[in-house]
Amino acid sequence: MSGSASPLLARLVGHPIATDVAVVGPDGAAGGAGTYGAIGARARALAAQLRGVRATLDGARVAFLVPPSRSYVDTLVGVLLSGGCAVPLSPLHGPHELEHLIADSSPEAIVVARELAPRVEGLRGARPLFFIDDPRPTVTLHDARVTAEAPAMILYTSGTTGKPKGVVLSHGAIAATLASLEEAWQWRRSDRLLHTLPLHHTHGVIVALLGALWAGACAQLLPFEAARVWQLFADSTVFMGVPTMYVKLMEAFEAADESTRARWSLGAKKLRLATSGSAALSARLHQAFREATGVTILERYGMTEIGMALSNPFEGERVPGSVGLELPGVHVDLVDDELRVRSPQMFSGYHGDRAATEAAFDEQGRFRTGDVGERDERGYVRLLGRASSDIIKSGGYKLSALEIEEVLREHPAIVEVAVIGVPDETWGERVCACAVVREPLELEALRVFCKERMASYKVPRELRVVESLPRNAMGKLQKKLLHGLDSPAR
Ligand code: MCA
Ligand code: AMP
Repeated sequence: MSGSASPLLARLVGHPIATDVAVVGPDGAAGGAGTYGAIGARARALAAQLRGVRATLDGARVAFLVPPSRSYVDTLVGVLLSGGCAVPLSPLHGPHELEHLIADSSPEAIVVARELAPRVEGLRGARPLFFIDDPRPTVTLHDARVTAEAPAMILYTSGTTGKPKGVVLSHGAIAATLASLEEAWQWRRSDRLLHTLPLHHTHGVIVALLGALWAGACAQLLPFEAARVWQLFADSTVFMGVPTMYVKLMEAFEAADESTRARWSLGAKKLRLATSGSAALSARLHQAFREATGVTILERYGMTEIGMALSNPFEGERVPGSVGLELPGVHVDLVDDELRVRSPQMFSGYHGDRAATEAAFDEQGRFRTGDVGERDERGYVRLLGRASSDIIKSGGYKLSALEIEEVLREHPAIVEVAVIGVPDETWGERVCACAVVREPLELEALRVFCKERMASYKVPRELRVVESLPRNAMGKLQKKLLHGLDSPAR
């Protein structure tokens, strides 16, 4: 391999102070196991084990299914140190999704938390399985030589075509995201991040988790639960959320008694930064959170393929309803209202899909985001929606209507189906299935059917039984017309 060494590894394992705490769990207890030194040691031991499979993994994929925890961090850093390309799988994925992700990424090895092993056992074929809690060999190898161009991670994202696509991100691209955010948001070693995001998407794993580790700061990992998050604000300096989390936080706040509210408001004053992204934050929610806490949410915009592109300023005016200005190093053009991006954070391509990769860029080499927006006179960008109605954003997750339709078509009662996103106060959009049926069908029965076949956040929350689906003269489905249709009485 040639090229410069990985700036990501230089920062993650070379820069922090070994005795500083990198990761704590839900109870917040520090303990020696979560220090940078301890994580580095366990990660190196895992890397040595992985390199027993193949001496230089040289970008070969290593998938891992580990719940959000210190072990997740050990595993991710271990895979990166081995020279492998990390493919994070999620406990939220259903069996069909895991099957697709493993088949598509064709990993060299799989690392798994023991309690989750049954989920991958039947899918791994002949691939070696490593358990995170197994004793590791004490052999020390020289660190694998990993370049900035080497693939570091594949994150799966839903698109306008069928199954999720693997977005390949190089060490250099991830480092560019982290360096840009460190500068823009003034990450510090003294920061403590309250981390409640899932770890199989850019927001949770790169922007939040690696953002903290890049700075040598500490991340507290726990599942999202509104009252707990309010309590922990008092021990945190940074929180990163999707709009649905802020909806849920404000619901809990409004339901709380006066003394609890007073305590929560006071605790939140510790936060020096609360960000929102992955979906649109309403100006009303922005204002409600500020009134409750005195904290002005910083909204930013990004995408798995391009990393983070736009952000309201850390210092300077944060405009509600706007995603702000270009982050350091990023260029955004509006072409026919579509955001097109050039950035050192850019992905290397869709895994194994050269045609889709080529189609994703315009003739000038700019990435076509499919997001539509406008700028105000100061250059702040306001997003107006997306070009495709086949993409749904629910609670910050990007969902493909086509992927959900494919599953619904297997239901025996369904003749024809179209899936749309319907505006929703809590989720931003909720998944709605518009179906032509051959026999009566209830939402609950449909949800049970779906839950066996997809992650539960993809399962339709609404069913509209319709006489027929609107089509144009060419027979093409007119999804936009479905938004106006109400379900006839069932
Ligand atoms: C959970 N449920 C959902 C969602 N989340 N339904 C629709 N949409 C969702 N997003 C369902 C569950 O399956 C369950 O269904 C019921 O709601 C209650 O689940 P619960 O776990 O209690 O919900 P929650 O914990 O309050 O979840 C809400 C959440 C979560 C915390 C906001 O959705 C979440 O973590 N979202 C973040 C997604 C994210 O990280 N996106 C970033 C990708 P049932 O009761 O039927 O079982 S975008 C990205 O990375 C780009 C680069 C960017 O810009 O950031
Ligand atoms: P994903 O493919 O999951 O990375 O999601 C990327 C998409 O999330 C973008 O293309 C946008 O449509 C959406 N998105 C991200 N941040 C924001 C935001 N602040 N406001 C509105 N939409 C956003």
